[in-house]
Amino acid sequence: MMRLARPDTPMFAGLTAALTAVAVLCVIAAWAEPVNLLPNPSFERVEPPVPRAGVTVTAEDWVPTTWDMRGDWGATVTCPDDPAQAHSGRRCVRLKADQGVGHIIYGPLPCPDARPWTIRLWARGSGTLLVQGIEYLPDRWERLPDMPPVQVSDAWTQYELHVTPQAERRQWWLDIATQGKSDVWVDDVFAGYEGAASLGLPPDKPVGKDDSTLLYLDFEQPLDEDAFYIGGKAGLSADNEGRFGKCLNLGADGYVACSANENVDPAQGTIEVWCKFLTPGNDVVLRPIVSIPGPEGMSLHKDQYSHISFGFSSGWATLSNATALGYADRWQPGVWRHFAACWDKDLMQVFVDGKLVAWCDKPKLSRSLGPELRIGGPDMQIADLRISKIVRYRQAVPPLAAR
Ligand SMILES: [Ca+2]
Repeated sequence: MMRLARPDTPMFAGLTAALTAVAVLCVIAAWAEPVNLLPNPSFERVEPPVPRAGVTVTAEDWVPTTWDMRGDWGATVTCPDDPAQAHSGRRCVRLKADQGVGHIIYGPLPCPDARPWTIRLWARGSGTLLVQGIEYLPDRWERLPDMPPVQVSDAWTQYELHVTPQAERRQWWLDIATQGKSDVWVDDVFAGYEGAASLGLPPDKPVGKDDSTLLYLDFEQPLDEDAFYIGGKAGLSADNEGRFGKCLNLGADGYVACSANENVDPAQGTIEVWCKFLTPGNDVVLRPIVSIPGPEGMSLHKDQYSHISFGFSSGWATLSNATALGYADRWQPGVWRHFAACWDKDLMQVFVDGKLVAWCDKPKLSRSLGPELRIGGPDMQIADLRISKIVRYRQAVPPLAAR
């Protein structure tokens, strides 16, 4: 069930209201505050949309990373680049509908158990918002019971709702939609539950190395030619071409590799890296990001079907993998994206731009791996690569018995 807990908190409507709001915030802070599991809650990170013939794409048309925007029956959903329209930062989402329905959707949100979730969002404008949860069960999907519609006003207001997954919980999608004729701006969305761990993904600075790091390459210094094989067109970029400083540029025949032996632990670990593809996600080409080629292999890649996948193989056969089907299908070239793959005997998980996109329970892991660790592949840029001997990121997922 979801309920609307605090439909009206006008933040700028006079001293009394402001003091009330401060008091409410103090009370909230005294609770064990859940962390936000949304990696792009303020819509500040954006990327180009899929191009359409005859339509010139401007900055106004870019779409927020990790979210899906959809306008049905003539409704429009945009992410304007205008601090004056946003609640915080430069961007927010505007849902405008006369007869149709505008949606902004995030998912899946995995449910480890039946703990209640807290949803918060800021909104202003005119009309009505319907915040909906869509839950996927083994044999069907269900819309969680309708919540009271949110009547939006001219002043930015924070709304808070709660949702408790049902017994057969798996994962659910958050769908913020218009209802009837509406023109609504939404910003700073929160979704979390008590006890959830903060992932800190994607990182906002170079991750650096520590005692658990097996390999760290920030690409600020030329690669050691004794330790790395460098073939074809491959080399360091100029300053500030990378995600933070320099990066590795790989041309059409670029090949960079080093020894896998001391740099990857097949029993457990984390690979995290920034990657910028120079071709579209649906280019029908397999693009290795970090891999160990050969029969005893490991691979984090985008494949020819636009899947994002991580896994191990033995004797050329797949041992285990976690795959996000078609996840890269709409990706445009030239966007820095953050990838993290974590594995141990219990769980394998893949995060893209801070979003858990795939996981695999009880993965079969390699006993031994091939000798060569390949970094990147043709036509891409690679930045701030770290391989660790520990699992650094883990998002709680439904127990195996629930699925
Ligand atoms: Ca914002």
